[in-house]
Amino acid sequence: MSEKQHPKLEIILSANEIEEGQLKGRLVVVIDILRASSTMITALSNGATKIYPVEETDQAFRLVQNMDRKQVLTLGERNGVIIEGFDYGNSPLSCTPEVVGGKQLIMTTTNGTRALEYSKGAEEILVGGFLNYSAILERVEGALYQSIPVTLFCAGWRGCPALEDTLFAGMILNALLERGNPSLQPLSDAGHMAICLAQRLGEKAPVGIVKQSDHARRLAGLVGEDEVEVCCSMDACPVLPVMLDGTIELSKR
Ligand code: 3SL
Repeated sequence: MSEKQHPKLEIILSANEIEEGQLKGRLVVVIDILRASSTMITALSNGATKIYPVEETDQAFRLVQNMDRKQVLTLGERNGVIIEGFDYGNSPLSCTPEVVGGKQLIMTTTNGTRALEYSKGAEEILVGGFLNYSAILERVEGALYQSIPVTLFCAGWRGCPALEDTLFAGMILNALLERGNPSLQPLSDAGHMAICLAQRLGEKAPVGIVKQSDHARRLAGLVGEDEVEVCCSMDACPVLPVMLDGTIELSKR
């Protein structure tokens, strides 16, 4: 159990920062804008019934063996590229209603599904991104109002912060700041940095900053520019994906 006192509202910039027990009793928003969060939000919004996030490729292959193959799809990537033997990569553009409607998905990604694994044990686990920004903001505000502590958990990239995840968390923090939410105090250095980033954005759309990120550059050449644009579409899928007992479904709240 961590000795550190965790504030009512905290931000984690990468999965490597998590300490044992840190998320217990908290509402956790897992953020992996490029692209795990965006793929999951799109898939559930387009009719996928359930997502099984797993950390390792082997786990996905074992799981699918015991399921009705007609009802289930495997989605995943390593270093941005579809995993051999999987049905699809990790792309919101693949998750059309025709492809995912009525299907269960097994997913494994480099950082996003790892962050979800680390979140197990939290009071409530949500998947957040620009696609469901307002729904996440509303739930975070509601939780703080009910005195439930909140963690904005940025998946980052291989243990390092990612610009796009930090920007999203900063936008949530900045919106709470503008509304005078008292839970922001005390604000950590990470929180200050995230807010500065969001304030730099001003009235502009996030895609301008996200396109400058390391990850957008890593994806260039692997996927088209429209992939990053889709992941940055504000409130395009106003749903709340929630992870319960290891699987993610739309919240019934
Ligand atoms: O790291 C992850 O979980 C992925 O979202 C990375 S990628 O965008 O599919 O390369």
